[in-house]
Amino acid sequence: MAGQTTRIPIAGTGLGEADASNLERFPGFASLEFRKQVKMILSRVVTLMGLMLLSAQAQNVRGDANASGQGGGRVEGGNVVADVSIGETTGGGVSVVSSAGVQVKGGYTGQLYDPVLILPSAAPSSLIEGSSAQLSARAEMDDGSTVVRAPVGWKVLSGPIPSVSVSGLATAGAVFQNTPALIEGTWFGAAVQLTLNVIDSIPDNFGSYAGDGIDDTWQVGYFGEENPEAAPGEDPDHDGQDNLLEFLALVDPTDPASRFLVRIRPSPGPSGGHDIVFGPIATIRTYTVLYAPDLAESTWVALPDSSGTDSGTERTVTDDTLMPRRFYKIQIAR
Ligand SMILES: [Ca+2]
Ligand SMILES: [Ca+2]
Ligand SMILES: [Ca+2]
Repeated sequence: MAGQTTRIPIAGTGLGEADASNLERFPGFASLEFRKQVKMILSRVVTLMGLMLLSAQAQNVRGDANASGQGGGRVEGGNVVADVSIGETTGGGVSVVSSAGVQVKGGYTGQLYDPVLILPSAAPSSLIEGSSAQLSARAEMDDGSTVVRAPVGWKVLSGPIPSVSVSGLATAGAVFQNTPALIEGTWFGAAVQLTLNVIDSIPDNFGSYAGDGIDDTWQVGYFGEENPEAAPGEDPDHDGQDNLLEFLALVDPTDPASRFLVRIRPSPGPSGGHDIVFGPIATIRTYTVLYAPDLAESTWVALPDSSGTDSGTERTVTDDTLMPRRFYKIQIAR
């Protein structure tokens, strides 16, 4: 009917309602305005379908974003693969990673590098037997950076250091003379050797020779290490003098012709006394002549003057006391 207004809902388009007051009276056909609306709706549907088609195409796209950047990573999901740089997230910017004791080259979020030079050190550089030294190492890397405290693994190649702890603490054992120890440090294929000198500070503390009254250097020098014949009471050269006496006298304990000898003779001087002649003498020993009237006497007394005179390797001390009988012995001190 003319002039009658009929509102026709256009369901599903979301475009509102059309005013049907000018509808032509032909069944099945809408007014010109209505056809425009329908055309616009169809156009939007086509556009929407086009967007859906583009979306479907995007699902098959593989993107390489910043693939040439440093330290990038790859993310995959469905049909999409993306290679992304983590070092160029903001205008090609970079970040610096650092931690205690480590200096890294700026400009990279992550680094791959190898040590090319290890510079070891020890504090102290020489250690007294039984004491410890802390080993450490600085490493120069192939990218020019430096690792100040490189986690080097230490291994003792030779010498009087039983082992080195994981933290690099080296503890020296007992030695019979100043002895170097050779230690190797390795880290990722780079290796370096370090020499530590162990100082002999206790003369009688080495192995089976420890605490027996004889300097270990002397025992090892004549008998080698761990030799039972080096014991103080042994007389391996069968000259009647045991090793302790020969050590004090500084004669050769393996040569029966090398002995400490004492003899007594009448003094040629006017006193009518006796000369006590003994040797060989050594400059690093002191000699005192003791006497007693009888071997049963428990107290030995030193002569007032034991200085004497030296001739070659012998020393002569004169006792001017006129006594019917005296016994003498020589006391050797280190
Ligand atoms: Ca020692
Ligand atoms: Ca000893
Ligand atoms: Ca002997």
